[in-house]
Amino acid sequence: MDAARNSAEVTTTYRIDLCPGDDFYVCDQLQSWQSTGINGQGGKENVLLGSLNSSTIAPGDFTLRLSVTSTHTASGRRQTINDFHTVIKDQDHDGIIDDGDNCTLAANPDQRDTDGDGFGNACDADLDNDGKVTLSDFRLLLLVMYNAAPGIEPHVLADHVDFNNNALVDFADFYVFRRSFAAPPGPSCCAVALP
Ligand SMILES: [Ca+2]
Ligand SMILES: [Ca+2]
Ligand SMILES: [Ca+2]
Ligand SMILES: [Ca+2]
Repeated sequence: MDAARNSAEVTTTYRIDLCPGDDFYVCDQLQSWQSTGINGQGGKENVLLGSLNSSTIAPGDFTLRLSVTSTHTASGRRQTINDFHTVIKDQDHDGIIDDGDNCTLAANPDQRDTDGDGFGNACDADLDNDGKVTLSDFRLLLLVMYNAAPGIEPHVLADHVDFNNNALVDFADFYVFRRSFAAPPGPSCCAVALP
């Protein structure tokens, strides 16, 4: 056995592929593996294989496949071992995976949700909770422009309008509002119906 493990007699290569989907078996069946461009020769312990920019990958969960192929120099015999990892997407890179992020496209690590409707403040300019960001919401914003937002119970309107959580309603919040105008709040992992 010791002879078989002698690294001088075996060359090792690796490659990492990815597949859109969280089931490696389905990925195999559909042959949907795509190259990540990460590959090379290895063999030693604790090799850094490379880094992958997940922002270039389409939204959703995906699977990574690490393939390590060992080739016996003398006989040419090969053996490939695969290892699979499911990766859960965090589109806004705020450290909260999309499945549990109340603003999947707005970075809001605090997940603050003043009105408790499941849309984080960072993506919830629907201040009157009628399902859309309209002029009626804008009027509410104007009522508390330049107001302090203490962020403590019981919450005041300014706490909700303080989209960026800097304890003040100002133009930074207005810009968040403007981006959201004429659209529904969110998207969120887990909107809830208010009573
Ligand atoms: Ca977020
Ligand atoms: Ca909310
Ligand atoms: Ca509204
Ligand atoms: Ca603010």
